[in-house]
Amino acid sequence: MGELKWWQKTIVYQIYPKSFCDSNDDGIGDIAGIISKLDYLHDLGVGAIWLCPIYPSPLVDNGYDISDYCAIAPEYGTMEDMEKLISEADKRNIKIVMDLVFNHTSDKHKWFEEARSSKDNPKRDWYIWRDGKDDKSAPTNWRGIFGGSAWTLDETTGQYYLHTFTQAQPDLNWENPEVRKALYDVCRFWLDKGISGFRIDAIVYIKKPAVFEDLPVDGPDGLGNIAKADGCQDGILDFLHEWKDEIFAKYPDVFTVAETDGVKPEDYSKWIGENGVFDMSFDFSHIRLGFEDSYIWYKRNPWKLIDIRKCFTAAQEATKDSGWVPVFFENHDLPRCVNYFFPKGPDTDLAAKFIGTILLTMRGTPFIYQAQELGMTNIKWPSIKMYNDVSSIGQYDLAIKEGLSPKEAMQGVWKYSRDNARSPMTWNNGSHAGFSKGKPWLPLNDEYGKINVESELQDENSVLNYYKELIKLRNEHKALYDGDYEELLSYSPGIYAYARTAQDKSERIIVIMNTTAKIRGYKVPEIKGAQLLISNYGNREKTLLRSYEIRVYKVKQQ
Ligand code: TEU
Ligand code: CA
Repeated sequence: MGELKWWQKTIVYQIYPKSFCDSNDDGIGDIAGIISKLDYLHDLGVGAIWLCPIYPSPLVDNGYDISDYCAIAPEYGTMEDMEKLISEADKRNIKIVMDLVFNHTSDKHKWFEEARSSKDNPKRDWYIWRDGKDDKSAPTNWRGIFGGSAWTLDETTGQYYLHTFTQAQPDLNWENPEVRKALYDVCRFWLDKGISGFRIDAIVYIKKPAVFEDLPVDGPDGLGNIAKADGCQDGILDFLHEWKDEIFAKYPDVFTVAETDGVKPEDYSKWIGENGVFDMSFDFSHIRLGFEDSYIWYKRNPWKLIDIRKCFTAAQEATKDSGWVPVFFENHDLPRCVNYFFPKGPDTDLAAKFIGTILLTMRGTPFIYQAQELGMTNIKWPSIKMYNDVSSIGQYDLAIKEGLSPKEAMQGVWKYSRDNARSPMTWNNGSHAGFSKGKPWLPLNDEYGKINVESELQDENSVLNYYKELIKLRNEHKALYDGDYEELLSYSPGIYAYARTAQDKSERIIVIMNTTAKIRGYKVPEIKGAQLLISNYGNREKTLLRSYEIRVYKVKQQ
């Protein structure tokens, strides 16, 4: 694969600014708060921060509804704060990655305000407008990703506009070259500020189908999931290549990681790597194991933890020669991994260490989501009224429409709500967990007395100290950052194992894990006499693998 780039050797930490650290005690995290925690991140060992959107926004979707791409939300601070964050992070060898939300803007963005003002406004065509059906109902039966119709009638002009997400997030019309140019200018603006990477939001939806037609109904609302109509459409790659030629190709040290839900490993070569567009793309295969295509929370597929094996192996096979994988188990849209991957136990510390061990020994760039390194767990609030996340509300409504009781509908919310990840970061066991002196915008996780940075730093067996050890191991072992990936014991029903061998063959590491509660034996002759580097059970090695045990061995190389 040749010499690795900086972003292939680093570890990225994802920050949800609203919930990370509040410097002025208004209950909302901010940029000054992030600056105050840079030493923590440096000490942890991360080399880049992916900052979820910090642009001005009505915050209907907490910043993924942007009303100005080239400014900072006043809640989060000023452009000076942002510049200070970039330079203070740089002093600690930490780079900043910006989140680009280019499928849509906020309905309060001036572009949309102009577009909606009249049918002949020059910006009209920057968005997607259609007349209703003959009976004046929405042009198609597409359900937006967060529930409800993907079309909203605009009273002023009597036409509907399309929104893949909430009605406050109208989709941009990428067919219009002026739109694309305006978006490339946004990239240049941030590159000139000295940022080092882009995380590219919901990019698979930018190309709309040539013909807009109804989908087969897949829910009780008479609608069909819009992703089936506007996800990964033919022609999307032409837009993306233009973008690459205009911007990415001109900044070889700046990396791109795209959110490409639905792109499968067999298509990676078109999306990432030499002939693709981006450097990395988030593959959600292991995250979507429990769902049907409609992605309706109460419709579930049975799955087992061992199923992650085929997801990881497929992604690794597909990027063997070109392309690179971001390794992740959590983000701001997902429940906490200890709950999602281990719905029936074991104890969450053991589970957190299990996931952390895969995260930091897998080939690819590890992405840690804030508080994942603490072993943070899901929240569980009694009523839907307490939830802020728009998708939780949409999914709850859909469940009620289906005839589920409120209690049953809450089961899905507890399991999958995005608020699980958005409850504020817990810094200590004091008032408001040290997140703020004021009342946090979203309630804290009840576990904060135990799961918090300060307490965990003092406990040598904590998840946090385990993560720090893992990060150190990763940085010290070539096999872990530059090594190839080889699946072992492929046919084992409960054991997942892989080997990482350094490019120059100087080092070989084997990771072996029991994905079940049952004690299991295994046969890997190389492990005999090998050095145990780390394990979620500590150093108390046994022949058999205990319940959900994971071990990392350095084997002898001839
Ligand atoms: O997410 C896009 C997306 O498809 C995910 O929303 C995912 O399917 C869903 O969140 C699962 O609950 C991106 C952002 O990550 C998300 O936070 C935004 O809300 C969304 O785009 C709209 O910008
Ligand atoms: Ca604040």
